[in-house]
Amino acid sequence: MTYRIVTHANCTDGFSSAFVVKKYFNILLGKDLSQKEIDSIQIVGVMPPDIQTGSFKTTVDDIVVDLPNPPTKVLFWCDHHDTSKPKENLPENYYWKYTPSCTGYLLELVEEKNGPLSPETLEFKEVINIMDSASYSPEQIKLCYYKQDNYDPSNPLLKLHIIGAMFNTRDRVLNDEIFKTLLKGELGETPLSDENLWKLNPLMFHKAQLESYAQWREIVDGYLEYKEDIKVVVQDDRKATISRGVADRFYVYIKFPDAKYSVNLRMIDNETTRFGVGSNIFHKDWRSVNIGNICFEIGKKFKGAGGGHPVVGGANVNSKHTDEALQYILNELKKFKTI
Ligand SMILES: [Mn+2]
Repeated sequence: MTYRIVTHANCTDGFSSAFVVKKYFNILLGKDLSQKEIDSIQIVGVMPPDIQTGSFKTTVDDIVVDLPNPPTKVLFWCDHHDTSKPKENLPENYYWKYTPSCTGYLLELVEEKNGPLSPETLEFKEVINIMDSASYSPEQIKLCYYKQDNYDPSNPLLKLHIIGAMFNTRDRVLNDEIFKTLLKGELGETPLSDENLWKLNPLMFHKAQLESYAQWREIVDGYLEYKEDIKVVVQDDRKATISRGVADRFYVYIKFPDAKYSVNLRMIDNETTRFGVGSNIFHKDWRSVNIGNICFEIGKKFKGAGGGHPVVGGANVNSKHTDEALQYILNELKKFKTI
């Protein structure tokens, strides 16, 4: 039996979900594996479109978390994305619920099967929920996305961002290797107190990431376009003359506090454009369309794949249709229907 935990790559909820599955493997899966066997389970980071398009092949022994439901049967599936909502009853060991994070949902399942969670685990659940559903206050954004004089080692939300910085570099291969390294061997109670992880000096990664965010903000300042009439910020990376730093996806709402939505797009290869669409994280009540559905639609319409949540989503489209897809999104965001 070769179990693999297949999870959302380059994502703190993906990492944390894999952490919870590994930590509570026997409880969640109803198995009786030895610690040694659990320690050797392989972790694989995958992007959602790779599952939807079938370019990543799953097996019957895979545990798939924070990702769409694969086309063929797996051992265990758990997701919280709106666009993964099942149309029919799910088989055994398949779970879907609209929750702020997949990690939080997995911990609910652990609690159901195993009794109350520890105070540290509850704290971990709370901060991953804030992070994955972008339920930050402006103060929390300043704390986690901008340089500080001191980095408060007791703040769990900041700690989780410090951990996330480790696998949010621009090198996907490095990110995957770090994912695997952090999840290898015996795990702590939660990532917040995992000794092996903290030995690797995650603050060094975080400080570098904050500098990368600052450099990125300086570059995008040159081409961010605010469409005042429809209150949408467009970040078209085809306009970038230089590529520098790491994207700070919430910057647009700090810079344009009146914006309702933001759209970003970039070519990820000659044939594919990646779209990201979001709503103002500080004013979720301003949103009047389901963004996950729009992303699902543009994926289908323009030869790619997409999905997400009502408040945020993403899609890959065939790059020949980039301008059409952008226009389609802007037209949809103009609509004021309530969902
Ligand atoms: Mn998630």
